[in-house]
Formats: sequence, C-alpha cells, structure tokens
Amino acid sequence: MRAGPQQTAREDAPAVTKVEPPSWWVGLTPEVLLLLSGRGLEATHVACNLPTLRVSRTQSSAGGNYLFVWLKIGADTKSGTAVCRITAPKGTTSFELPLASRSPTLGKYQGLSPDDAMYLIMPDRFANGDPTNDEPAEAPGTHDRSKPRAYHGGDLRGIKNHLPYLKELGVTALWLTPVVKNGAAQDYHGYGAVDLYAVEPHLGALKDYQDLVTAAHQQGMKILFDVVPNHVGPKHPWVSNPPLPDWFHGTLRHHLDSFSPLKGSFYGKGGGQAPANDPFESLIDPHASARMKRNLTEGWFLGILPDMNTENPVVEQYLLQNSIWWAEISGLDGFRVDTFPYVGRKFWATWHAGLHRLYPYLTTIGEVFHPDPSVTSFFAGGAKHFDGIDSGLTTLFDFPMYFTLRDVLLRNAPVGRIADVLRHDALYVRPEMLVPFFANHDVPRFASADGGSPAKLKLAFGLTLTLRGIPEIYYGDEIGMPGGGDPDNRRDFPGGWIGDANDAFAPSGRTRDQQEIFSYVQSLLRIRHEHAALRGGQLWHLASDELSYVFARESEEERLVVAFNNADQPRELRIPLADTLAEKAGAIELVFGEAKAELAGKEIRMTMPAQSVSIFSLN
Ligand SMILES: [Ca+2]
Ligand SMILES: [Ca+2]
Repeated sequence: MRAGPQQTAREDAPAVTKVEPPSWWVGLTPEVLLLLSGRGLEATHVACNLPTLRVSRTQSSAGGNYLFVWLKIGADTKSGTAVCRITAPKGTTSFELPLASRSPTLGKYQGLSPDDAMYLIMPDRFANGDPTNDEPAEAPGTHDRSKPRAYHGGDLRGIKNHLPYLKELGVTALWLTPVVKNGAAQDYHGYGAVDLYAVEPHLGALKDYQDLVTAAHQQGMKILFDVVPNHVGPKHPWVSNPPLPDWFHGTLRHHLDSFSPLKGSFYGKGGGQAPANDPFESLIDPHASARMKRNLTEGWFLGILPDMNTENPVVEQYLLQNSIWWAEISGLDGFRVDTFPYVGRKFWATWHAGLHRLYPYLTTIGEVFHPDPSVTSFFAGGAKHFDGIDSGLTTLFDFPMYFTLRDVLLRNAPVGRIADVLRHDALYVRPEMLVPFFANHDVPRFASADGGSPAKLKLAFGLTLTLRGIPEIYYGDEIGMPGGGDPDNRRDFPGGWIGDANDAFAPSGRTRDQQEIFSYVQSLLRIRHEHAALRGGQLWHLASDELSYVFARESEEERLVVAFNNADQPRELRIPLADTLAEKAGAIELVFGEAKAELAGKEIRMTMPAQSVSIFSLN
C-alpha cells in the first residue's frame, strides 16, 4: 500500500505481509486454511469479494502478528483472484488470494513402481545452470566452492540441463534434497527451512522447479520432492514468534531433544559401541509408555531443529496443505519423507489420506534409519498396528539392506545376511516397493569407505540393481566419486561448473576409471530395463552361504538367475534345482557378467569369478 498524506500508515494499523498458501485452486478442496502474517490482525470480521467464498472461522494470535482464516470454497467458485478484507479494532486491510483452475492431471502425480530406478541429487552440488543465482542479494557471503559447508552454486536449471545425461545413464526418477527456502549460510543441504512456500533462491525460482518437473516428465522421468513435516530450520521466523503457543513441541528455551531416554541395555543391546542408527525400538513397542517415546516424537532433532506440533490440528492442516500445494503447482510424482518416525503416527494417517484423496498414485517413501526390518516395517503403510493406525506410507528406504550390503561388501560379513534381510519381506505389505540402496547423502561415499574398492563398488551396484524393489543411486557413485562423511560425501559433480577440469557428464571428459564404472552401471540399468523379471519379478533364493548368494527373479515371461560371489577367489557351486522354479529348465544363458553355468541333470553347475555379479537367463 502506498502511504499518501491521507493514509499515513499507523504503526499499529493492520497489515498483511505474507499469505500462506500464497495461492490455491478451485475444484481442489472444499476448504483452505490461510495463515496470514503481519500486524494488528486481531480481526473482528473477514470477508472476501466472491460470494462463493465464505469465511467460516478466524483466529488471531501472537498479539495480532498472525491470523488464521478458514475459507470455504463453494463448488461453483470461478478461478480468479479473491480480495479479502480484514476489519480489526485499529483499522482495515486486505489481502489477495489467487484461485486458479486445475491444469490437466495427465502425466502428473504418477507415483513410482518397481519399473523405476531412482537417482538422488543434492541440487547445490550437481550442476550450476545459472551463475547469476550463486549468491542471491539477500544472502551475501554464502557462496564459496572452496568451503564444504557453503553454497556451491548448483541449481535446478543445472539439473534440467543434465536430464539427457541421466536418461543416458538409465535412471527414471529423481529425488532432490529439499528445495524450499533455507535460512543459514550453511543450509546448502536444504534441511533448514525458513519458508515452506518458496524455492531456495540459490537453487532458482518456483518457475525453475515447475520447468524441471515438466522437462523431466517430457523425457520420461519422475520427480520426488523431499518433504520435512517434522521440523523447520532454527532461523525460521516462527521460532521467535510462533503462530500459536503450541505450534511447536516446546519452545526455543524449553524443549525436549530427540535423543531417546532409553539405554541400549533396555532391550539387551551391548553397550560401548556408538549406534549407527536412530533408536526407534520403543516407538514400535506395544508395552512402552508415552514417556519412553516422547523424546523421539516431540524432541527437537539433534536438539536444535524446531519440532512441529503435528498433534495440533491446525499445524496438521497447514502441513497437509503445504504438501498439496507443491504437488498441485508442480505435478511432482511423489514425496521422500524425512525423519519419518519422529512424527506421530496419527499425523501420517491424516496426511496420507489427504494426499491420496487427491493424488491416488502419488508415492511416499519414508526415511527410517534403522538396520532391523522388524523395526522399519512397522512404519510402512498398508496395515494397522497395535495402535490401530495405518501410517499410509507407500514404502520405505531399505535401510536394513543398506547396512547389510555395507557389512557384506566392506567388512566381509557373511553373505547369507542378505537372504536374512530378504526373509523379513513377509513383514511388509508391499515388499516389491522397498527402495534398496548402498549410499545416500548422510553416509560416507562407498568408494572411500574402509574396505571399498572399484571392484566392491561394482558389486554394490550389481546387487542393488538386481534385488527386489526400486533401487536408489546416489549422484556421482556411477563415476566412483570419492568422499568421507558429511559434508565430504557431497562434493561437486565434476563438469557441473564452467571451468571444471574434467566433465564427467560427457564420455570424453571421464577418466578411464570413471568410464569403467559408468559403463558398468549403465549396462546393469539397461538389462534391468530389458528384463521385466529383474524389476517386478518374484525373488527366490537358490543358494546362500558365507561367501555367495544366488537368487532367481521370476516374472510371467521369464526367469533370470543372479549370481553374486564375494570371495577373493573364483568359486564353483552346484545348485540343486529340485523343488525350485528352475526344476524344468532346459537351458541357461549368460546375460551379464563373466560367470559360467551349465545345466546338469537337476542342478546348475556354476563357476563364478572372484568378487563378481553375473546374470543368467533360464529357459
Ligand atoms: Ca547457480
Ligand atoms: Ca517430531
């Protein structure tokens, strides 16, 4: 508002500085909850200029800094911009709410299936498509490629520019770490939100995100949005002035931390060693009191990240709408859900019901950082548990498989542990949707881990891309990128920046070692693409012991055999086929790798090279 001589703004006159959500749609939901920020917002009356919009309820708070407005959107509302007038004791003000028609839904909100292969990108570290946003005016001194915790300049346009590379590699879905606006100079990773309705300016603008989703869809790729309902960043303006007294669990000064009060000995676990996972046991324990769980679900993550009070229905509606807004405005295909166990289960049931009512195919994949499938499976949706709640979650990252693959490949744990993880698939309603992986942005690079080698990296890909589920690959592992723990595991992809010494996006720019692993991963992804059995096929154990695991993947059309040898020497195996799916096989033929196999009576005689994965077709 321009302050003229007739209307000099009084310091305490009402004013709206922010509307969340900033836009909505007609024909989407019967109601939208608006959170207005500003001052003097102790409204006595709110009304909009469209007769089909009805303000059903308002609630002001924090001394008039916030006003909640519940707006009923009549079925016959036309698209356009609503202007709503707020009457308060110290004057009046107004705000606008653009209401758009929904665009066609064809080709959007697709969800994932076992046909997909996922690729995880940290947008700041992948490719710099727009050097003009490297250091936004509002964030001086944040860009420095020499500092591992500063912004490096990668952005959404950089990802869009390299979709052809990702297509050539053979992945079909991209998970981007959070793209919402963050607040601290070291929040390049995206997990410190200060505005849940804006794109981080270092990464681009909303238009860039929309363009990326559209371009990905045009090239047959899907996009996963990394959503974090559990917490916001420490610099979010809500922290010093929350919209409601119970907007967060606790306050900046008085809150629990997220560390479990239980010692390892409570469930008989040996002491001494630092656990490599979060302690979720009490959350799945029907005998555990609320007191044993509260720190995990209501504590501030790492003691610093403000924990949303997801038990508050107003917070619940705000967060659901936020997820709907990102889906509707971009056409995204699914959500990767951060810190899943740290949010109460009733919230998840409501959130998923609200999302799936609008987008039935949308996939949600939860992060449950734990090695035990009896723990992780509890959080998957599709079944009610002792609390009477079905979380609604589509599926999970297969952390038990992650821990096992690293133990087997890097530390020579018994190979049979892979079959041990897989036998727990009975605990899941949809095990074929699990997401096996061997690396992500929170753990040291596989190539640099103790015990790692180029050969072991190939084995990790060989298993991840042939086991059941939707495999996830961490950016750069396909060229063997090195790196230690966070943030060294988040180095810049070589070639993503003008002037980079080598451009690993192009075959001519790859070193011999980079090209070798790239070709290996590309071949595996191509074979996975060509063989339906490797994607959605039933998995059958054929042989498993200390050193090797041989399994079959069976679809209606075909049967494949995958042979993994972890030993330092070649290995011969005789695999009996009586009473297996392969009993009547007449021929076995090599599809990938260098093992040899022949059918002899009712067994396969196989010779596997040292440290190898091979794939056969069985007819
Ligand atoms: Ca940039
Ligand atoms: Ca929480």
